[in-house]
Amino acid sequence: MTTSRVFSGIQPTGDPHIGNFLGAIQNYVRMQDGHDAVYCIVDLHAITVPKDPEELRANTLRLAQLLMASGLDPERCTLFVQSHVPEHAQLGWLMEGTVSFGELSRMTQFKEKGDRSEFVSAGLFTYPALQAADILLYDTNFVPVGDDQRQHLELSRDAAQRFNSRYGETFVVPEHVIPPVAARVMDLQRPDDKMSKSAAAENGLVMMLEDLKSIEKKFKRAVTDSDGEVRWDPENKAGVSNLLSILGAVTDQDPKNLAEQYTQYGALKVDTAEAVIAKLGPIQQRFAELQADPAETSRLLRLGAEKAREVATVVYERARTNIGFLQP
Ligand code: ATP
Ligand code: LTN
Repeated sequence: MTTSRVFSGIQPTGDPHIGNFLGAIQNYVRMQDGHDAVYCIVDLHAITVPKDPEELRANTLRLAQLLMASGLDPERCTLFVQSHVPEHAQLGWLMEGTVSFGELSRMTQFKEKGDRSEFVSAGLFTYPALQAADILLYDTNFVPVGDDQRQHLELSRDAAQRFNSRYGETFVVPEHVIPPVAARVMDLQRPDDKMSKSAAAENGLVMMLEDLKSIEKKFKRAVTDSDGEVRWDPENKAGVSNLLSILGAVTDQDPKNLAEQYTQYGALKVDTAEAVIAKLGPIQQRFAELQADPAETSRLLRLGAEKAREVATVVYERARTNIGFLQP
């Protein structure tokens, strides 16, 4: 039996928060074993919103170091930067000919980000076509992502099927892997909203590299409700259920079972903070060590890009031939 391929992408748009960690990064680490796992820092996606060049460069390196500190091992997986593998942009264009204007118009992430921005780039609109290219370029079977990526993954599947039926069997149709717990970590202050880097209230957002004391404070101040009962009920008790799912995801337990072990919000908040700190402390330490040698990180990323290209060039060639481009 051949090993299945896993692919995922993450944007270098500032340090990740615990939502990114629990919804995605933690699963990247788990899926390294038993799969051929390919992880990509998607800088091409990041420029769909204008960025300061020096900041983008620094964020890309930092994210690579943070992913390694979290447990991604360049020996056991392929970790690389999207712009180092030109086939992403090339296949992206073929995908722009495959997905429709109507489909892209229905993407909720575009609607949200587009509404928030003053300058709406064409790339922000066609972003999911490039995402489809990322995934299809590696004959990907499984894509670990958070819940907010469901719609983009559906579009990637549709794009693969449409291309295959137009031009003959070319792409593997991928499946998403969304974690059963913490697929949508909510803001600690506004538990009806997703935790996001662009959050309005800073106290609701917990960053992976945040000072551990500050993390403790934020959990203690987390918004709950006034009925005083610890119960798993995301619809009606968003704040409490969010704490239960964070604790569950960090300690690998079922949030419903955890709910039965608590009678007071205070104890739940303290234990959740402790568990998150116990997880992030060692990651922060490894990150600091890796930061001491940026040249080594760059070397590992170059090796990652070489490994990625071995697959990407073959799949791109297949797509290019099937679509009818003349051989140079
Ligand atoms: P953000 O909304 O914070 O800017 P993003 O989704 O726009 O994040 P990325 O940094 O590329 O951009 O996200 C990386 C991964 O983190 C994706 O798989 C995404 O689904 C996941 N993710 C983002 N926010 C959350 C969250 N609040 N809970 C769980 N998973 C999340
Ligand atoms: N769109 C994703 C990031 C992303 C991605 C990918 C995720 C770009 N390409 C390929 C999975 C597979 C986001 O906004 N989080």
